[in-house]
Amino acid sequence: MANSKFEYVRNFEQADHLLPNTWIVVRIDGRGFTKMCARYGFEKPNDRRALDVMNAAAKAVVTDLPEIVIAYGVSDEYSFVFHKTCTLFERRESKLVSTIVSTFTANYVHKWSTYFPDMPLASPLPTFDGRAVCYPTVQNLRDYMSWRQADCHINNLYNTSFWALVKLGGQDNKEAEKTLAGTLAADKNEILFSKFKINYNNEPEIFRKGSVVFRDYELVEPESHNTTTESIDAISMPVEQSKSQAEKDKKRRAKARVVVEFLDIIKDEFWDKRPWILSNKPGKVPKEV
Ligand SMILES: Nc1nc2c(ncn2[C@@H]2O[C@H](COP(=O)(O)OP(=O)(O)OP(=O)(O)O)[C@@H](O)[C@H]2O)c(=O)[nH]1
Ligand SMILES: [Mg+2]
Repeated sequence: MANSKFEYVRNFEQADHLLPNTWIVVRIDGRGFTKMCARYGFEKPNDRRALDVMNAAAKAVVTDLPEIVIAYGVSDEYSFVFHKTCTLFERRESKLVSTIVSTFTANYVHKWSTYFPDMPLASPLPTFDGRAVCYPTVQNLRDYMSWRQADCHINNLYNTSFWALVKLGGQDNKEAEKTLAGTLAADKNEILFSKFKINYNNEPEIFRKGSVVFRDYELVEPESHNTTTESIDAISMPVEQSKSQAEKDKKRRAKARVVVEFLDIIKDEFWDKRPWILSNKPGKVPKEV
């Protein structure tokens, strides 16, 4: 093939390969969702339909990209985690981020009418930004996930208290803000309970914990496997697999159900019972129920 005189412009393309052997987290965030929420009348502080569209879109992304081992979502954001041995798109940042953002947005728009049947999408249309961050160790990755879930808890406790004061307590926004200024978690729990008979722990888990998306296999007794943090950190290269083993894994991954659950991902238990998330070795596909 003859080269044209224009072809030199290729050299302007910069390499953007993400550091090998690190966990890649792509976090997307709704652009101007404060306006979106007002435009479509999302319930305050939490709108179940809005969260369900986010979760449906995230589930579609995880299903479409088997290299993603887990995703975590809260409010208008979602974090997608690629296993550290992932080599998709040669780990090029722009390709990974743009693929996630567009796949997510397309599915969000596609699923919208399922959850908002009476509210056709119009301007402002939902759009998302995205960024990628690399985390070198399992501990760093776990701490990242814990950070997002702790944030979910802090924000949701605040918002639940704030909107109780406004909607049930008759305070205006300024007064509610003042009531909550300087309060600790225990104080907010007390306000909710003593003033409004709301036991925060009985609030829906999807609001308190956020949403976790992953491939589901048979749960494992924590003592029965030895995929420790150290053993996973010690893997420094994509595990060399025979072609037939790789094919088997691929088939099992494709068979696994992608689930959306509202679980504690800060404690060890979640990870210990699901060693396949960090090992990326598919587990046993549960029998159909
Ligand atoms: N009422 C309501 N608001 C929500 C819900 N989920 C998210 N939001 C709102 O979405 C916004 C998310 O915060 P940000 O991402 O910081 O704000 P943003 O307006 O999207 O701004 P940028 O992300 O900077 O473009 C907040 O204003 C939330 O109150 C919901 O279920 N109900
Ligand atoms: Mg936003």
